[in-house]
This record gives sequence, structure tokens and C-alpha cells, in this order.
Amino acid sequence: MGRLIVVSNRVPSPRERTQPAGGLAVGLRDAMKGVESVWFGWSGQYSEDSADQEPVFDKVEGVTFATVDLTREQYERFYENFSNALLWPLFHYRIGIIDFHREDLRVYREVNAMFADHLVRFLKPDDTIWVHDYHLMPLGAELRKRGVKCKIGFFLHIPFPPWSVMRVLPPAAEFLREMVSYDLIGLQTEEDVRNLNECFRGCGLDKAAQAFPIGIDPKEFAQQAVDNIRDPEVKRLKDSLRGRKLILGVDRLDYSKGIPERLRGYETLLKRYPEHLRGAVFLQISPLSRAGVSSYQTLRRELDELVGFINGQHADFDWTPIRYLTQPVPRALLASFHRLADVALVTPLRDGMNLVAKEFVAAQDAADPGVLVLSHFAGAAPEMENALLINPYDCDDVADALDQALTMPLDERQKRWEALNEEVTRNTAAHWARHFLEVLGETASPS
Ligand code: GDG
Repeated sequence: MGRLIVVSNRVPSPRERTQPAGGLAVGLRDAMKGVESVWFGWSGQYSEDSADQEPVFDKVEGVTFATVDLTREQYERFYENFSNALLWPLFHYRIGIIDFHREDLRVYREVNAMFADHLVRFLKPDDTIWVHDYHLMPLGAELRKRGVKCKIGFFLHIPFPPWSVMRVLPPAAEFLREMVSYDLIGLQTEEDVRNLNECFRGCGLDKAAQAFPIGIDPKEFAQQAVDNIRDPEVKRLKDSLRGRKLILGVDRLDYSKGIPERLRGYETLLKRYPEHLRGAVFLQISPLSRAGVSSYQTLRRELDELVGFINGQHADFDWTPIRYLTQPVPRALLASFHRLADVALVTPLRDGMNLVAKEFVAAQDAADPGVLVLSHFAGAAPEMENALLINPYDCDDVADALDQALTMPLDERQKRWEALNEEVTRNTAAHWARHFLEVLGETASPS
């Protein structure tokens, strides 16, 4: 068997290489075990001239990490502008906030070509290449242009929009034509598959994608949740609740996650179900993300105002309804916070999968599990029908589900949790990676 070459925009930092954090890194590392593998991508560093550089190779526990730098201009135009201020909102159905500039497209293509130039120098004929995410959609075509005949698979971690939305992207048809170069295209859900297949048809292309819903490493997360439950920091959170129920929200500060909608839903609960006033605390952990992109700065200001407004309206002198953090919480503590929580509130307006929903389930205590309130628009929703599924655009729907969650009897909580946990345990990150690679291996060899 040849080598596995994983390509993603960011590769794990030197510290994360020995301690992979999060489902994706853990799942990929599992798939890389026992196979000679290389993980190629951006170093996270800048240099003046990215074309004239040699990749840095670093072998850790059998995986070779190969990284290259970007220039500041590439970081801004390829990563911040084209990837995060255009493709991200577009693929999350937010046409109203996209920002297209031809110069950004030029640099997006330049970085994909630069990645391909570096890769061809160390690729071997029997390598299998696995490209990840929206930053690198044209990479397969760039590799083919350079004569690469290896199997190349692509997995998109975010949703794929329908043709009526996708065609807003000026180079949509070009991108779709280029995606045909991949031997296998994996998406998160059946809905995404329908959308991409419709886009292919819209452009007269004969190609089809497949769904590979991503999972987490539930054992590892559950273990962290149990191991750290007596940590002094976790105890501090527990003591601070003084018997009140804990509603938890955890998301990068991103407009796709529906955080303002969630806050309005919680405020509606306080207004319509006043018995929960002082009876619960809502902890929202939202580490800052993509702070250089203006739509993220706007969201941050909106949240600052909304949290202040709701707390001002409803707080008492010894009770604050919302605790809001924009710093990240260490993963080990986060796992135990999930275990302490009575309710997880996961309300994306659109999300590829949403691993937080799965992490919450994995972290629960089977004897006294919490309740998951989950948006229909998370990619995880079709697998998690035993959650309380809500429409985040309807604050009354969110409030009703919160009330139901906060008052749900133990036997119903257990029944729902057991079904959810079975699903989370069945479809792990390791299973996801192995399955994708298996199907890629079975595709007909490129001619
Ligand atoms: C993309 C897609 C898809 C969050 N806050 C903290 C923290 N986190 C961790 C969570 C979870 C991860 O970050 C977030 O994963 P999600 O899946 O929820 O969302 P995205 O970052 O948008 O990921 C998504 C995913 O790719 C995988 O395919 O599911 O749809 O958008 O693991 O726990 N971790 C720590 N501190 C925090 O404060 N340590």
C-alpha cells in the first residue's frame, strides 16, 4: 500500500502533533496509523516570498508534517478574503454578506497552484491524496495539470449550497468543472450531496458526490469529561451554580452558529416561563475567531450589546442570566463543563456537521444525562433525531424546547440520550476517515 498524503490549509501546530485535539485531527491520525503518511499545508507562518521556499518536514509518531509559509498578501486574499469572507458565507447560504474581488480569486488560485507545485516534488505514483475543505477546492485540478495520476479524494467540512445560491459565485462553473478531477468527493450530509449533484447537472457535468458524516472520538472525550470532573476549575463552575441548572453553548464566535438567535430564544424563555428566572444559568463560551474579517467584528459588537441588554433587563443583584466568554476554555475543562451541563443549546443557522452536539452527548453521565437542543440546520440533525430539534429563527420554538429540556423527567432524558449516544459511538471520526479512504480506494483508477 502506498502512502497517504493529507492536505489541508492548516496542519496541526507542533504542540498539537503530539496531542491531537478535536475530532478531525484524531480521526485523521487514526487513519494515518500503520500507513506511511504525510500531512501537508500552511505552517501558520509568513514569509516574504512563498514561491521560493522549501517545505519544512517534521516527523512525529510516524506522520511527516510538511509545511510551507504564506505571504501576508496570500493570508489576506486567499485565507481571509476569498475563503472566509466569500466562500464561507456563500456555502452557509448567506449571499447578503459575501464580498467578491477578482484579485482575491487570483491569489486563491495562486496558493492552490503553489501547494500543487510543492506537492508534485515529493509525490510518488502509488500515493493516495486526501484534500480537505473549501480553501483547496481547485487543488485536485492543479495536481492533474501537473500530470499527477494518483487517486485524489476531496472532503468538504462545510455545507454545499444549492445551484441557485452557488451560481452567485462568479467562478462557480469553473470550480465545479475543476472538482470533476477528484476521484471521490465527500460531503457531510445527503442534503449537501443533493445540492452539489444539482450544481453538477446545472453545469452539464457528469459527476456525483457522496455523504460521509464526520464524527468525534467519543471515548476520548468521555474520558476527559470524567477525569477532570474534580478539577478545581470545574468545581468552581459547579459551586458557582448553587444548585441552578446549567445551559451551555460552545461555538467559535461565528455568524453561522446562530448565537444572537440563541440569546433571543433564551430571553423569550425568561419572559414566557418566568419560573426559570433565577433557576438556570446560561453559559456561552465563544472564543474569538477570524477577527480580521469585518462580519466577525460586527457579530462581536452585536453580541456584546445583546448580552448586556438581556442581562440588564433580567438580572437580579445576585443572579446574572447569561455568562459570556470570548476566551477559549481548555479542552479537558470543556469536556467536564459539558458533563455538568443540564442542557446544551446548539442553534446554528447552517452548519456542516457540528461536533459540539456530539461532544455534549459523549460527555454525559448515563445515570443523569443532560438534554440536547439542536437546530434542524446542523448537519448533525438527521443523525440526532432524539435531540429536541428546533428552528433557531423562531425564538418561541427555542424557548419551548428549553422549557421542555429543563423540566424533562429522568426516564425520558435517559431514553433520548441512549439513542443519541449509540449514534455518536457508532459513527466515530476514525470510522469516518477509514470509510472515506476505503471508498476512495475502490474508485476506478484515474486514466
Ligand atoms: C467545521 C464545520 C464541522 C469550541 N470552543 C472551544 C473549543 N471548541 C471546539 C469544539 C469542537 C470544535 O471546536 C468546533 O467544531 P464544530 O464542528 O462545532 O465547528 P467548526 O469549527 O465550524 O468546524 C463544522 C467541522 O468542521 C468538522 O468537519 O462539524 O460544521 O463548520 O471540537 O469543542 N475547544 C476548546 N476551547 C473552546 O473554547 N478547547
